[in-house]
Amino acid sequence: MVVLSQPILDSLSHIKTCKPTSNIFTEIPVIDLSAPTAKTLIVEACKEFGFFKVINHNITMEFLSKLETEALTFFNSAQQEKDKSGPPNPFGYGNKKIGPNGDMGWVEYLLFCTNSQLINFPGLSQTLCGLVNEYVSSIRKMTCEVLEMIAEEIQIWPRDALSRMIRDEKSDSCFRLNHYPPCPELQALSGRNLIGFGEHTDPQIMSVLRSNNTSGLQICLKNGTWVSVPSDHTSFFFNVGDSLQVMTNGRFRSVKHRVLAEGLKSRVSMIYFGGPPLSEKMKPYSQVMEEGEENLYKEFTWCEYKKSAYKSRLGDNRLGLFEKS
Ligand code: GA4
Repeated sequence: MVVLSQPILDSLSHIKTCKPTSNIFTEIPVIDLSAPTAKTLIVEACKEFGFFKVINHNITMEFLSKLETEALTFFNSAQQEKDKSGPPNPFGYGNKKIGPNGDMGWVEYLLFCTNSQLINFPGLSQTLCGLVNEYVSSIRKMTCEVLEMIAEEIQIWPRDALSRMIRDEKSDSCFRLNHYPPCPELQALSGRNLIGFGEHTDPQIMSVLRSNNTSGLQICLKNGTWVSVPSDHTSFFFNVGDSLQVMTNGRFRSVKHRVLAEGLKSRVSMIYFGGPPLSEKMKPYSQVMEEGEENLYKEFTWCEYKKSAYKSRLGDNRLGLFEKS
């Protein structure tokens, strides 16, 4: 029998658990960025799932592994060393606490602001900071490419109508490195998984995730079923955020997702959240609207939305407050 020690029990008591699901997301849209069909498939995926996987992206495994190794060096260092880079307000090192309103998960993380030059925190190595900077520039470039394909396909112009928001030096984007330690005791005892990062949608335009070869990411399909996304450390996973849902008047789906911690393997993920400048108006592009179609949302700026998001709990329906009744 597995006996849990008191410190382990204490550290787990605020964290929810979940039964592992056997539903695997087998129909995941896979987009080869170099294929002529890419833009059509991306738009179909954004409508149906708000989620797709990108291959043939030109970012080398060697570089990705370097960043992953450097991130693990940080996460494997002594707690008091890591704490020098925290607490996150909202940027910096955080452990179990997610956001300012009491959400908890089996995760530790570094959250960076990527507006212009990345801001380093005390306690972070120059190497890690340099790699994060380089990574963010490459991912931003790839995200712009994808947003330009979307603009072309749904015929919003100019072609950079979406991408300019994240290319702008005032773009309010961020980057997060997450580390989900394994928790073998709990799994052995209950057969359940700890919630690493609870269900939520991302407030921004588009998010891009890369993880090591450990599963855990799940997305919620239109019919409400949760499915596990098979891990693939060579690819990138894109998900539509709330802002893009608004800008397409609900045609694209801001997908609910969550991460379960594994029993035996640690998961490392890196996510870039491409967001608009604070003053940007979040409203549907007139070109996507059919004649006589009503705007589903009230008009608001990204600054207003973000303020409201930071007052919410992770799992809240944040766009609900901005829907027209
Ligand atoms: C979810 C997406 C990003 O990880 C994030 C998160 C942010 C945070 O961790 O500080 C939030 C969450 C996220 C939305 C609601 C608020 C803010 C935690 C939270 C409870 C960095 C973001 O931009 O919004």
